[in-house]
Amino acid sequence: MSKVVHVIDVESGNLQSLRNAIEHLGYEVKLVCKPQELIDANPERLIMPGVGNYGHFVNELFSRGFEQPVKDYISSGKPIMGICVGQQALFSGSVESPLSSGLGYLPYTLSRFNNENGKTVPQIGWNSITEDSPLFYGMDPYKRYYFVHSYAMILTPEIEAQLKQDGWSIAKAKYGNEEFVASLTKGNIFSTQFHPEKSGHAGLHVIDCFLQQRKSEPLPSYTELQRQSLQNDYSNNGLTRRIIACLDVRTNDQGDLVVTKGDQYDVREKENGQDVRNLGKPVELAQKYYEQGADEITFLNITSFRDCPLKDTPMLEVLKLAAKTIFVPLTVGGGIKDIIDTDGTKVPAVEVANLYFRSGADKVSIGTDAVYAAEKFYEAEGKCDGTTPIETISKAYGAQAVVISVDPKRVYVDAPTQTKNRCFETAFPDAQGRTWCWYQCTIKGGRETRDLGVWELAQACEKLGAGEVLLNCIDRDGSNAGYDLELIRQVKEAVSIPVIASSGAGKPADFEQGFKETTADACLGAGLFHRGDYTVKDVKDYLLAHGLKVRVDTK
Ligand code: 1PR
Repeated sequence: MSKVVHVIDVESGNLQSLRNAIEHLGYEVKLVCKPQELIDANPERLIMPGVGNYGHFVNELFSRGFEQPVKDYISSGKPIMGICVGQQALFSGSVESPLSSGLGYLPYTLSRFNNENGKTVPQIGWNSITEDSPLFYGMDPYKRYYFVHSYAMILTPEIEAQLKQDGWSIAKAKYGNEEFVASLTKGNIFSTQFHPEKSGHAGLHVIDCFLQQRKSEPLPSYTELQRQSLQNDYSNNGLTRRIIACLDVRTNDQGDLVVTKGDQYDVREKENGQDVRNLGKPVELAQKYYEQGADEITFLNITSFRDCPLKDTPMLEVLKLAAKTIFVPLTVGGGIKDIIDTDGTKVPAVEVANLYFRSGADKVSIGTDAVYAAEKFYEAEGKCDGTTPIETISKAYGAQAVVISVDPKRVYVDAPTQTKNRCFETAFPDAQGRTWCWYQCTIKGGRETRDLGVWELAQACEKLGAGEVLLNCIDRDGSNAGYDLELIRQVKEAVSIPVIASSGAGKPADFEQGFKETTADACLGAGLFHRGDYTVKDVKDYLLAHGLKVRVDTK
């Protein structure tokens, strides 16, 4: 067969990662932006990826005139693969966008996951395919796949029976108490709700099987012991414990872009002329953590509060290179805001984010601007005007693409009446014996404090459209003293979107504590990995040995 794969591009999210994954497998990618290009190309393999809002995706598909050419392609019997919203588009509709219609190959409407049992929506993380039906295209019930979505084809026994009667083979997954279609196939159609291009080696294998049309790929032979350790126990609504490696990046005094790491955000050496700590090169370190099994990599440009014209931003190149060989989600933060470029043009935050998405980022993280947005939200008495970066990026790319990065400091007070922000009673009184405290938001990497609590910030940002919270803690940063569990519990109580625990992890047991003593959705580490004290694999092995399921991704 030809080594060219055509990918429909209606400017919906991060296509760069899919391109990288396909190229990594030895194929050439041609993006198809116009229906006529699809007709002229007469492809042998077509992929229809989609991210973000259902209505946005199908409306783009239809208004650009893709409906008939895609249907004609499908009628021709040649292989097509839908990914994420690309799978959803095969259905008739979604409650996410009641006014929009899909391609209608499956006469059902997608619905939203429920929030029962503390389940966060969107589902963000690594889930498995259930074992109760024959699988296809290399999917393996002992592997994990990366899901990020709020809406799905939720199954009932009746719908499942009807789908089977209509000739569809489905691979199911379970999120909390809801079973949904993780993947489906019928004839030449194949699709996945998960992102194979972001699912490590397991996902690359699925894409490869599709491209080579190896529908009935045998499973690897697992020992009983391996099965027991790898199989899903559904104790965490089906998701593995997500481990994130974080790289704080900045230019050092010699002008090199380095990964650094602070103690309470101070990244300068105490001796040696107080240079910026240099712990390695961003792309190399990220690659190393991917190979060690990191479930996600986060890059934070920690000096982005300085004026940073777009064309000078070094993170674009870092992302481009990292995304070529790293097939798990990449988040980039620092400087996601409206920017005035060197020539005086104003670049809105959504365009800045778009550049990052096009370079391979899956999510952007917003720090300083999230605080400004929350302040504006409360000034307007809880009304949103649609103009903040959280809102504009969330609208264009979906809530799952917008993380807010929070840099709080603990503040003790004599009584809750001393602040307008929500207080809680701590088990760790300060030197004066005070037990009431709140967490104060800071901006510009902790350089400036604001009269806004993290509880208030998180609630406002969720309402504005953020999909996840990256919860740092200046007091614990670089301390190796473990996470601030009280902070995590407070923020988990405030929001229903996923919360990433960050700051303070110094050993694998700290991750265990983060997961067992709070309901954190992911745990992030930086210093312990950069210093080489532990690898990501060490942490995962430890968690597995202590009863917590993790993703193990072998080639
Ligand atoms: O405000 O939108 O431009 O974003 C700036 C971003 O840079 C924010 O996400 C902010 O958290 C981050 N940042 C700014 N200054 C620093 C600094 O360290 N001086 N880093 C900084 C934040 C915290 C985590 C760290 C964890 C875990 N660093 O990234 O990785 O604390 O560390 P540990 O495991 O070693 O304890 P904007």
